[in-house]
Amino acid sequence: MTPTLSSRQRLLRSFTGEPLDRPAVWLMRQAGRYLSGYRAVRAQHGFWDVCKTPALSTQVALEPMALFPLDAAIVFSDILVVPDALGLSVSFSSGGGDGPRVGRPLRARADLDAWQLDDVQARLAFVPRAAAHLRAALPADRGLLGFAGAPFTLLCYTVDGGSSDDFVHTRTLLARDPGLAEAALSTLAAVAADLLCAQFDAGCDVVQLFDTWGGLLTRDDYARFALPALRAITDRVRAHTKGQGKTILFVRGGHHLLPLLGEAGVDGLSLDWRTPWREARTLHPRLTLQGNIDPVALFAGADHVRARVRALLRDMRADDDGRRCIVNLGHGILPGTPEDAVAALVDEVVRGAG
Ligand code: 1CP
Repeated sequence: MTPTLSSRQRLLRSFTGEPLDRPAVWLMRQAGRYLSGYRAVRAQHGFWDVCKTPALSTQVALEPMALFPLDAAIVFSDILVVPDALGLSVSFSSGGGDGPRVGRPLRARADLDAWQLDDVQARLAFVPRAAAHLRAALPADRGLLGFAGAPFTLLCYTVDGGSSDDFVHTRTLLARDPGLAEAALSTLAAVAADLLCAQFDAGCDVVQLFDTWGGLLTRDDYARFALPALRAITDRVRAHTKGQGKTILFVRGGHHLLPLLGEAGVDGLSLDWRTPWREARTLHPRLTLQGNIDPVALFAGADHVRARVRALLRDMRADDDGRRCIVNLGHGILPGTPEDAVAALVDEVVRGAG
């Protein structure tokens, strides 16, 4: 029996391969619109104001920590801080329902030339500031995650100018002007890498790269466009943190990309709900794996959620006694998710795995 670990030890140990008393648990988008406290803050303040005011970003990041015994908090920010800081004026319609809008979509070389690289990290300084403020308010024995958008997903929003089902403009650009796409990806990677390093400096234990739209690409295109940019980020983070800063990559819809993802240079993979756990483990025996409960399972009642968690814990224990495993969802929590289902999920991990 492994002695009881603190939440932060559990999170950090899931990257060393040491034995765990149980897997750590946190949830993508754990601070957000399914929580009444978050909705109350947003009724009073714009989305960017919440991100840029440390007292507010810490308050909303701590709300799920107070409600559920989660092992780690995540900095309250957004992946679209990077295009906004590059001068593309990202806005969210009120309530966020219609998704983000990017002021100047990238369609030609002149659009890329207009990106404002001078002092870009100064315009992003509110993110590490939010991380440091949250770290100071969070109990010392809980973990803290930082994050950034993966370059390809950031390219999707900057080229299409907002959300989309298929990101036609982005994928057309890859085919028509691959040099422009690569130049933009390399700039996005450099800015995201510095942002992640700044979050480590501010006290984050682990960072996650969100490649929400990476699954739209074929293997060949992912290898050609997405992976080199991810590799640039992980190389930079490894050098900056002297190998201490751990990185997780989440690729939504990335089942077909699984054989390639070791080349991203990350320490862990966050699996989406359609990716079979055991298949990922067979392909990546040395990586930390995180996931992968369907966020929609949380709408099907506490008994269903508990059964899903038990099945996942069995899969986790089947190899290497559950080392290198983190429980999470297979994508972000959906608005409208019942809080009691979230409570059941976390409780089943905390009590059920003992
Ligand atoms: O607890 C947390 O995780 C909150 C911090 C967080 C994170 C990790 C937010 C706050 N956003 C994100 C990541 C993020 N943002 C991703 C990657 C994860 C994912 O796929 O879910 C993506 C794609 C975005 C882009 C984004 N920002 C969208 C989706 C647009 C689309 O393409 O459909 C939206 C609606 C936002 C705004 C946003 N960011 C975060 C919140 C809580 C919100 C809702 C804004 C509101 O309050 O109305």
